[in-house]
Amino acid sequence: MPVVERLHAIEILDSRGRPTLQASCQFSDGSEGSASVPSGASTGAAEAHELRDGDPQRYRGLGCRKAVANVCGEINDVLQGRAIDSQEALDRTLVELDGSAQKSRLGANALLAVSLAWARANAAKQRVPLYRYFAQMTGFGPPTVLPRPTVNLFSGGAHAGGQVPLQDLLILPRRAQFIPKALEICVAVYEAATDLIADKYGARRLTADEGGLAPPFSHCEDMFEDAMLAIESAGYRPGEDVCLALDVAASQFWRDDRYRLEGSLSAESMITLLSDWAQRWPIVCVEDGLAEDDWAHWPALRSALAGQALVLGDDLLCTNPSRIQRAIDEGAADALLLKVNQIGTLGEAAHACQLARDAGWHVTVSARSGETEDNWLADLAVGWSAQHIKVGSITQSERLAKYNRLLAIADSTSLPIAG
Ligand code: 2PG
Ligand code: MG
Repeated sequence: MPVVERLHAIEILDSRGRPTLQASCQFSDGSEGSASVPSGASTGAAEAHELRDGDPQRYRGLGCRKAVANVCGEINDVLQGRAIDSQEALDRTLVELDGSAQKSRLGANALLAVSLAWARANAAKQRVPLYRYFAQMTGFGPPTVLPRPTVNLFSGGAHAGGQVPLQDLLILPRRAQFIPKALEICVAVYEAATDLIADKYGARRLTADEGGLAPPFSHCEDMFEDAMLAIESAGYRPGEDVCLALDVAASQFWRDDRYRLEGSLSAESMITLLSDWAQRWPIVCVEDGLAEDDWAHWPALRSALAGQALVLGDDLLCTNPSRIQRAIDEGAADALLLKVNQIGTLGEAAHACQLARDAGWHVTVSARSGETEDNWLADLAVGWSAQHIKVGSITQSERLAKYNRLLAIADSTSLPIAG
């Protein structure tokens, strides 16, 4: 049974240059692991609390020294010398120690850093690859397929200065059977899109937080038209070889029960618009098509897109088992966007994943818009047998760390992509 010798954490910087945490965990037998936590920008209101220092003199209040101190101090004091036999037991201890509803006392960022570092140390102790450890901890069994990448092509909204309200348009290499081919296709389409926006908008490759291209689109629909052109000019057939996915991030433009998307739309009109888009373009997945608290209209969105596109809940669900259960009961969605830092520990995220799987939902394991060069996300998506992985675009190292890890896992396992 692993005995914690020492927990440590430092403040590091994420891909937006904002502070975050890296924690390390050492067991008494010398096994060790470290991990870094990401951070969102278009965050759901129900997400677990990210503890920030609030000192305007440092990093505009976003410093993480308090969270670091919680890991090195209180959490280390409680766990040091303790033998803990499972990830679930560790995570339960962390949640109980924090004791608050939203993990605001010690910080979800502090708890997750410890949860992940302990997982890495435990995988090292057992001498298994991290994805296999993740599969074991949930009892999901060894993975038989790898997740299909969904890759940001164009961005707007909170990730790109809001030139159009839609947050991300992603491409999904639908037919590729193996990860190397899937990534090759995505890069080819991205390169074609880069050429296209240079011609059409006279714009250089200016990118959003996750590397999506962000030219000055005049309308949302330009994103779809340009994606079609880029797919074709890369030599692929839209809808056959490459499909589209959409992160509408509708909570960002929902005010007074209206959707402020090129005009002011009722929920009914918003649903009609999304379903019209799904008929005109090969959209196979719509994330946060409605706002996080517009529960009343999600079932209608699901019916409108049934058989055409997955209804994926991000801000709606916040990787929170009770919100997921509500969505299952109400028929509000049929796919979970899983972000571990929305809930705060691996154990709770595994529970969320299990609920979604049991309901027959799809699972997309997702990065955040503020990421680090850590690559555990790829192992998580593989170990938990997610159908899709969403990492952002293919141009920045904090994204490529995950894709490159997926390539390595694909090479060592020879597994094909799901579905
Ligand atoms: C999302 C994520 C990733 P953020 O909305 O799905 O794209 O963004 O991390 O800013 O919440
Ligand atoms: Mg989202």
